[in-house]
Amino acid sequence: MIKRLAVLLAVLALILAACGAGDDDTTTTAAADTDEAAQQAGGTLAVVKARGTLKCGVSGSAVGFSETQPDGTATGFDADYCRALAAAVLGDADAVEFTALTAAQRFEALKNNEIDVLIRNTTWTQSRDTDIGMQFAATTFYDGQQMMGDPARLPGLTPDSGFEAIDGAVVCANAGTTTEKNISEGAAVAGVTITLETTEDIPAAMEKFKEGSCDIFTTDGSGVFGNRFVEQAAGTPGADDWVIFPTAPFSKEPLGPVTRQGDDQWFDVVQWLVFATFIADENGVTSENIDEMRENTPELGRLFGTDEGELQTKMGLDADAYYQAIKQVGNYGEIYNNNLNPIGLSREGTFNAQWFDGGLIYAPPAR
Ligand SMILES: N[C@@H](CCC(=O)N[C@@H](CS)C(=O)NCC(=O)O)C(=O)O
Repeated sequence: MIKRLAVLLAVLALILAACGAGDDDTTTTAAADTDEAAQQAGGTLAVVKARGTLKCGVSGSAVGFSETQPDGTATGFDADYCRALAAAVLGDADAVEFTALTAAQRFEALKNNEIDVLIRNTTWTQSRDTDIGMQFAATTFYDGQQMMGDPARLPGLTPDSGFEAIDGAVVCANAGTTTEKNISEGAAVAGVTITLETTEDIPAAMEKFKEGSCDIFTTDGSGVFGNRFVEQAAGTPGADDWVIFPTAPFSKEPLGPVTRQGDDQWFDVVQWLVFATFIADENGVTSENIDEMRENTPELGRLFGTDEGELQTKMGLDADAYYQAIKQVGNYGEIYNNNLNPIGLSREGTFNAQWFDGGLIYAPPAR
């Protein structure tokens, strides 16, 4: 707390000094006290480089996206994006400190500088982008909300069912999410009455669903499928019969990395990390073949640093920053397939396919 106050004071002092309105003594003392604050004023990229580790905010209990392991690290699609960012900025995919955050904690944690970047199944919305000062990098996973119910409790439930099927139901969702807003709004529009029970996280919502105190479990479709997959694999009685509906999701949930507004250099680094994984995927450049493939076209050479790498060095990164990300972690398709195919989510025919395959995964040119 005291440290945070000192950081704040030092940043304020630097700002005042820059405006020529600061008291000299205060400025020098406060700034010298916390070089972290000085770096903070210089941007997150400088902070991360000086610290030597990346602080990445994840969920920790999102199946396939970020699951905390016994040693405190995390695995999954989002966790791999943290690792790829660390590889790009620090040359080491393992230089990540993961912080598990609930949905309700995540934006405060980013605002308060507890983390450098938030990669936690986070939906890009207008109010998050504008009102609460978040900056959303390119979407890495196009998701949409769905529900799950047990036909043993809701007879006649099928994948084609809609909101009419949940009239009078108790619905569980995790707090601080778009999920709870979408379900309430959807029910109201459909003219059905539901009782919404919010839980701190998804595992708590699943527990209520399994014990029968909730009739319906709802979250982003990836989470609904992921949680059913885990319960089926664990042999939970009845899980094979659970129905996911409606077939077409009833909301748009574009998920991607989030930075603080007002740190353009850091935002660009994160944004182009995502684009680098897209461009590698587009061109068949993988962790296995990047050494040969980056020689193939001028664009791949520019992005993966076979020339002077000045596209990267002008961003404050090493020439081979994005080469390291792909080499150590993988391209978009590798990150997707390694983490999401095992839980039954396939890219084919979804918005997460490349643009030339009818999807929305598209990056501007590296030039
Ligand atoms: N995308 C939505 C929902 C985010 C969310 O909470 N997703 C679930 C899974 S899809 C999750 O992270 N669960 C793990 C947990 O609650 O710890 C949002 O940004 O509000």
